[in-house]
Amino acid sequence: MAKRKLSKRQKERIQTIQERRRQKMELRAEAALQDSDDEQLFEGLVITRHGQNLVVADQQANYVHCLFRQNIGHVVCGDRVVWQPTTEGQGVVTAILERSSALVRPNFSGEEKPLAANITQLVIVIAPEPPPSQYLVDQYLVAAENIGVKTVIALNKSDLFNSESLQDFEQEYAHYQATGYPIIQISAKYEHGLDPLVEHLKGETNILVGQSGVGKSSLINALLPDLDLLTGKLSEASGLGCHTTSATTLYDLPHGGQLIDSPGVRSFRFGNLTRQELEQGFKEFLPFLGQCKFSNCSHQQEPDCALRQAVKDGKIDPQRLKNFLHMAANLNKEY
Ligand SMILES: Nc1nc2c(ncn2[C@@H]2O[C@H](COP(=O)(O)OP(=O)(O)O)[C@@H](O)[C@H]2O)c(=O)[nH]1
Ligand SMILES: [Mg+2]
Ligand SMILES: [Zn+2]
Repeated sequence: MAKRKLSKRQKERIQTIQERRRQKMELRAEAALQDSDDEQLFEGLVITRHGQNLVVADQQANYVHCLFRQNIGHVVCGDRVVWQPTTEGQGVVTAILERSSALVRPNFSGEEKPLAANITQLVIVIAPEPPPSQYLVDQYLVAAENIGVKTVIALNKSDLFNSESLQDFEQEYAHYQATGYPIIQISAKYEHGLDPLVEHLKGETNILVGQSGVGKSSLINALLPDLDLLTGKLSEASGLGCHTTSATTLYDLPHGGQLIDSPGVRSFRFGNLTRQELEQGFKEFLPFLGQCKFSNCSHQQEPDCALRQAVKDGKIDPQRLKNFLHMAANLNKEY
């Protein structure tokens, strides 16, 4: 897809407007801080962000409406922050604590902007309908490996399988399980088979990804039966009226763990990778990397290629190598 190209002047104009907004918010944040006690610093978790407004959960899980100092960096959902109370239910965020992971996406000027922070697990949702693509699954896995988070694959709409089509699927996807990517069969619509997935989500900060129509919204509704109540509570806390569902938001799962949801995150893939990062995104390749006869082996037709040998020996699935080669050929072209 072609990127929207902005002229230098347009970019400068946007930057000027953004800078003016930042200055205005800085004044508001500083004014609020003047009446607050510098000794009162608390840790909190960013639940959602609407422009310059944050909803932060304090350590008792109460929501606080916060502004933020403008020089602290780009604060996003999932960030752990330091905040200072100003008036009842309000505060100012003065620092972002170190992130364990960040999902980033390039913005209009090619800068990488974080979408969400401190995720620990990617949940890749696939379904028999629309037909699953191993290429897309592998792209998500490469992203997860590079961000350094765990992965679980949720096979939704399992109610649509008959025994024959299920067997075909299981055969085709067996190598993922063998590589250590669990696949859990569920039906979000009939709320069937969810318990093992709920177990996997416990103790993790999860995000759901997958192509349109696989049932991500249905799954979120099944996992968060009180979603309407929660979004109502958020609207109140942010003081902004209706909580827009397009904003990235962190929810506590009723049985433990957290779920970060936003349409932008759901369709996230990965940004620019180096060839080395791509290779390392295929975790079963790791023992064979550096073992080829030629150090710059393209793993296509060179003699004594360790990866192709591993495919012959049944240690790497042929489709995984094929997808890797395809991604390698497209590096820095797709984006
Ligand atoms: N048969 C069946 N249909 C489902 C299931 N989960 C979702 N769907 C249907 O699939 C369609 C797309 O679901 P949706 O949640 O909007 O997918 P999203 O685009 O990934 O958010 C809807 O018509 C759902 O009713 C399921 O487990 N089984
Ligand atoms: Mg949806
Ligand atoms: Zn090779």
